[in-house]
Amino acid sequence: MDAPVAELAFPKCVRLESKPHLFCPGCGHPEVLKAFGYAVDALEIQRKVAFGVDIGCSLLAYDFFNIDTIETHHGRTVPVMCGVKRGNPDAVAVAYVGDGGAYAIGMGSLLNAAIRDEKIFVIVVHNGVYAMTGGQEAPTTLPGTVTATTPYGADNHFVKGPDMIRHVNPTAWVARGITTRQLGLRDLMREGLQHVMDGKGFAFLEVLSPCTLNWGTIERPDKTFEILEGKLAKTFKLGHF
Ligand SMILES: Cc1ncc(C[n+]2csc(CCOP(=O)(O)OP(=O)(O)O)c2C)c(N)n1
Ligand SMILES: [Mg+2]
Repeated sequence: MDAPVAELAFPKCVRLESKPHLFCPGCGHPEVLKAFGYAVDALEIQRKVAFGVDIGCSLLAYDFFNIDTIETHHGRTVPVMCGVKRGNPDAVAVAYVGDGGAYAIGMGSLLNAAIRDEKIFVIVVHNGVYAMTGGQEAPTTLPGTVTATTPYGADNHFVKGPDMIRHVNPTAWVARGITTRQLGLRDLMREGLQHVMDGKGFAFLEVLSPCTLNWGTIERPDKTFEILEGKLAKTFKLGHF
């Protein structure tokens, strides 16, 4: 117990100078990033990772780690990281993207990277909205959900990312986790990273994650938990695909 508190509370690869971080109270992004950081620590690959962050709340992770990080255009992180990996085959290339960036503007790039079995690890933070721009409907928004652009409730169509990736690439590593189960999330991060480190091809992890600001639950962690575990995790299956 002699270690400074910060060392116990954060993965070693975290950049302490940039804390406290810029995410909203109760945001899920830091939980996802923390799980990722612990996996990087466990595999001792801090100097090998190339971390790409999308526009969206993911961009707030641009200085979260002491890891080589690149900020891309909205929806373009997957093709950028494919390029980084091809130019530097030793890199462990990771694309960190929101569900809007992955499944709306970036859907074509994502599917083609999966089909081509690019050797990158894609992490999609599924919060059911375009969080950074004010809570508009995302491709993952569930039917009936009121958002900034669906005042009468969203329609019946939504994307199930991991099912889609599995469909176009039968050999990819594909899973879905959730921020409420941090230790399981770390294991999934480690597996995804290991898959690309072993040169086996495309790895894809979607994480169910809260947006307390746009869900209107900043003051209600019980409601946040209810939406995550009671609604999202019931519709979007957790585990390996
Ligand atoms: C080419 C382009 N189109 C649109 C935008 C506006 N924009 C910025 S972030 C964003 C959506 C972010 O949602 P998501 O990808 O789900 O990430 P989140 O903020 O929810 O984590 C949009 C539409 C932009 N920056 N660039
Ligand atoms: Mg989102």
